[in-house]
Amino acid sequence: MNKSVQLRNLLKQNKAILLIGAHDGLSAKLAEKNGFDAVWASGFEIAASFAVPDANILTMSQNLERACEINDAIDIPVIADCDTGFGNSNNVIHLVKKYEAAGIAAVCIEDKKFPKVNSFIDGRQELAPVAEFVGKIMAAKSNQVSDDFMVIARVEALIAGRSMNEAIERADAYVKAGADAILIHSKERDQGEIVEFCKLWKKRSPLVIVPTKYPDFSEKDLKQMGIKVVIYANHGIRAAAKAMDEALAVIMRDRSKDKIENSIATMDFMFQLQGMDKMKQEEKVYLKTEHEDVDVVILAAGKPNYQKGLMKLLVDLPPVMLDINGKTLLQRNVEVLNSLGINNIYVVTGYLEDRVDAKGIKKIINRHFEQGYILDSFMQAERFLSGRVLFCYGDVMFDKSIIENLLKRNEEITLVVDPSFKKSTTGAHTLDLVRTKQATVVSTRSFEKKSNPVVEISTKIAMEKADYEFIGLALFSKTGFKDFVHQYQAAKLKYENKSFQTAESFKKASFADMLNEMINNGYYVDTMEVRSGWIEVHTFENYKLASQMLETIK
Ligand code: SPV
Ligand code: MG
Repeated sequence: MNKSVQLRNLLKQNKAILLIGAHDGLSAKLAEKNGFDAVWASGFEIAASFAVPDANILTMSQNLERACEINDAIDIPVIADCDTGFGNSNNVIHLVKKYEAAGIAAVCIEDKKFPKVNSFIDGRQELAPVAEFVGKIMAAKSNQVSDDFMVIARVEALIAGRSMNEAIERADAYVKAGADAILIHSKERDQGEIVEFCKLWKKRSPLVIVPTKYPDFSEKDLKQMGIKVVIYANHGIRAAAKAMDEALAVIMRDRSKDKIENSIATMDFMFQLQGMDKMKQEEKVYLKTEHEDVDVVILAAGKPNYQKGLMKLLVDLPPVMLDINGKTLLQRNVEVLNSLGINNIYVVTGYLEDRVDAKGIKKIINRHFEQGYILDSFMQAERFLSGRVLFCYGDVMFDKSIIENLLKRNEEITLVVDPSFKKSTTGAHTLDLVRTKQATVVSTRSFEKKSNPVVEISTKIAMEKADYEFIGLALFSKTGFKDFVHQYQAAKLKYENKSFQTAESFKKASFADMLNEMINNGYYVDTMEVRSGWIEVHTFENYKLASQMLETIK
């Protein structure tokens, strides 16, 4: 709904509406959050936020820009303080066109001479001749496009020390010239002047008051006096200035922020005001990334069977939750994936599943993880997967460039393999070894984009016959994954209750067992060779190495 219509509807209510001053989007947002009916784009607040006097130092454009910022941040209407109209009637015509076009519900202009000075500053409160101000009101009203746009005339007679009679006469002339409401301003410390004005005014038009100096009226009095709008013009910025001043003083005194941390707004509070939640939701719909078709499955269901040294670090923790230099292994990998625009990350859990957590992951719980093994856990994720599938062991920490290069591969199934296992001293657990069609690519360049199909993948290959170790990362094309599932189902039927590849039963099969079955059936499984940039955290030595490597792994 048009904001001028909104404001007019608010004024039709049987009670006064309450406005708070604002000077920018954030202060406007806080006004809306706290339930104010509308916002006053305060000339004083805007000037104060520039640290200049409220004395027409800023131009119309600067005020308009802030009014727009305020209006854009909120759904409630804005009444813009336009001082004396930033000049004569020509300037008023211009401002009405600009403010109305910007969606501001109403403008308020005051009958002082340009340049004005804030009403609470003694001296130089010069009034414009009545005729001149009547001309401004007429100029404003005849240049608005929609009938709903409102022009409020502000009477400064009482501020300038003129008589009550003059205040009434001026207000009357302005209403006759077309003003939609009268703002009657007073700097007295009691309510006498305003009460008297209202009595004499006899509800000839709606009244607006700014009770900065005098005490508040009761709801009942407001109604009886014909006051429809109450503006607390500058309390927001005054609260903010004091709080900011005090906090900064403490930080400087202590040369530390620690003492004030609990008394200032949290970052989450700020993010909310900034609309971060909405942005995130919109990103999900609109922010297309090159790799959004990739679904990741991180296998983290099994109970670890690690060396004693590492087990000490893992008491009551599944391996993916191992803390390496202040961040869990899982969180690190999730962040690497996120940085590539991959957000669909499924983590298959089982052992201590309630301890597994990272931002943005979707957990799949394999309650029977102890009866099965890796292949079984992987297949728990099958029903969620619709795109390319990135398969990943949970206890491997990998470099972003490995994933980046793997995602460039177009083969149906690609395994990431490394020939350096032969030199490795950290061994001490069963490796998924790989024999390929060609011997290892004699090159120091990693990610060689050469096809080199797998001949065999198994834990049973003799070290000296193996070309590579499978590092626990594999990419399936859409078709590749469909084929995998298809062959898995066929093998499940065929091998139920029988041994399968290296496994004692189909249920206990590893990922490598299933791949080997496919290769035996003639399926083409490719490799991508790497020589660094990953580490499997299996031993305490691995763990220490991983901590050291973090500086180089991004
Ligand atoms: C403003 O907020 O800029 C006003 C109200 O004009 S007052 O400062 O009370 O005059
Ligand atoms: Mg002002």
